[in-house]
Amino acid sequence: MAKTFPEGFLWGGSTAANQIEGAWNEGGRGPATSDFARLITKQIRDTEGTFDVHVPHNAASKEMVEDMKAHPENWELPKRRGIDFYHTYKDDIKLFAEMGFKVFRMSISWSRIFPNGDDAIPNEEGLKFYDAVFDELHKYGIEPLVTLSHFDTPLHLAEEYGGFLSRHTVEAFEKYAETVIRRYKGKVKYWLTFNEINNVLSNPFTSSGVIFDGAPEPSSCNPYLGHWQEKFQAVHNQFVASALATKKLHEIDPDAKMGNMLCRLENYAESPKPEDQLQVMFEDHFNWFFTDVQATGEYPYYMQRFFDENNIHIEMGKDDTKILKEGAVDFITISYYMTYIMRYKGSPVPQPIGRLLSDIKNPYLPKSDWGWTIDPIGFRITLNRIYDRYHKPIFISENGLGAVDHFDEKGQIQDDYRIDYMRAHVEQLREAIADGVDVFGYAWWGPIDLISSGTSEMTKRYGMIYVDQDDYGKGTGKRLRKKSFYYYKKLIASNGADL
Ligand code: P53
Repeated sequence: MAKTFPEGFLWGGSTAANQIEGAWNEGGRGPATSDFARLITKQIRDTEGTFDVHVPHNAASKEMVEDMKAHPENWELPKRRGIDFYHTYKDDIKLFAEMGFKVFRMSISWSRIFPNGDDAIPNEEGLKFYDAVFDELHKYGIEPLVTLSHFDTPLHLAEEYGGFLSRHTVEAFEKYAETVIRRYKGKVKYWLTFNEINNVLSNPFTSSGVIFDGAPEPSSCNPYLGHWQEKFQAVHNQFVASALATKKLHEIDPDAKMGNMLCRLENYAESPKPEDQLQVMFEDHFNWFFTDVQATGEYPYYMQRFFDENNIHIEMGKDDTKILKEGAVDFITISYYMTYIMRYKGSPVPQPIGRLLSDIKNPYLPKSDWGWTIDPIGFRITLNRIYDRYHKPIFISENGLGAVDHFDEKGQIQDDYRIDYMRAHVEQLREAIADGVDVFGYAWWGPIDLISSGTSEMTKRYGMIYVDQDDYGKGTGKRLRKKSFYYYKKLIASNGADL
């Protein structure tokens, strides 16, 4: 008999503080990079970039941040309001419990705990808020899985220190991690360090707090290509910060576990041409790199050539090698949304594409309303490849479908497209488990509609719970169960048998 979902499998949903909490200047919270993410609507995408290309949405330069500070009225900055979870968490968690959630992935907003990122003492009001959220989850037997940093570096650290370009930020992160690990010992068993740590390649400001002076206005398709020196230095420092946090967790709470978080990019060659396959290998390396370091505690052999040929010199602290080795993560987590097609770039020397989305279409796959390919079999392939590489337990941090939802004549949302996406992916997850891959949980991205990370839209909805709020913050904020709510509830109740 093939293996299937193990008993105690962690079914649930996944969110991030900056996309749900709102209350950006309440409760003593300091500003974070996410407060400077502007709304990108389809209109902007059509004029400033093609539909499928990842148009940068965040402040790309010091100048832009300054302008957003001086003239906030000229900018639409939806992450500041989120979906008001800061005030609605009790009702929202009740709905998650109704669906039968076993796990809730969320993040702590660093600047709620340390408003400047590096203050001498933590903000008690911020700490109390998360105490209340964790208590509420435990009331229903839901395990919190907590990301320490999900695209919201404290602005002060970004502006004064260039974020993770500086070791000062590493020290501040270690102190922040230690503070919350001590405080929530016994309440939080599963932690992650940095969300989609490979996002440094396409969004260095959001994920790592790196601001470039006079960087191009976010209007061209790929303005972040290059800046390799800064990006790889910042991510090296994040690796060290991640390892230090992992070591602290093991010291303080030996029962707790730390995971990484990688935006997994599964790549296919455009043709059987060996050159296209070579490009797949390059891109694979630029994706595996991040998890190789976090899971094995060592830099993989293949990066040296890229560093040498591009004159990249990573400044290492004298104990870094040891810290990385001692701070390897306990389990692997990924986000999985789609697969990508690679075409040879004409250079036998490794070069990453430098952004998350490839613009070559796969003719065999359907696409979402946002042009993301839908590839459930790719999910099984990717899970096998990860397990083959690391042999560590895997948790699915994110998987989901962003779509435009419509009400029917009865005022309900029949989101069969979302149900189909979920069914197909959970089916392939079950296949991967039958293949022998050790997966212990699955968190649907955005179980409740939230602010999109990439575009700051509300229109791009992932939820099984509808939130009455538009791109501009208008609406009653009321929550409503979609058809997928009942589907997921049934699926969880049967531990994945009732697909
Ligand atoms: P949105 C790009 C490609 C794949 C996943 O994304 C990505 C991104 C960055 O935007 O990010 C993750 O909201 C991220 C979440 C995010 C989710 O995917 O742009 O960890 O914060 O909301 C979905 O549709």
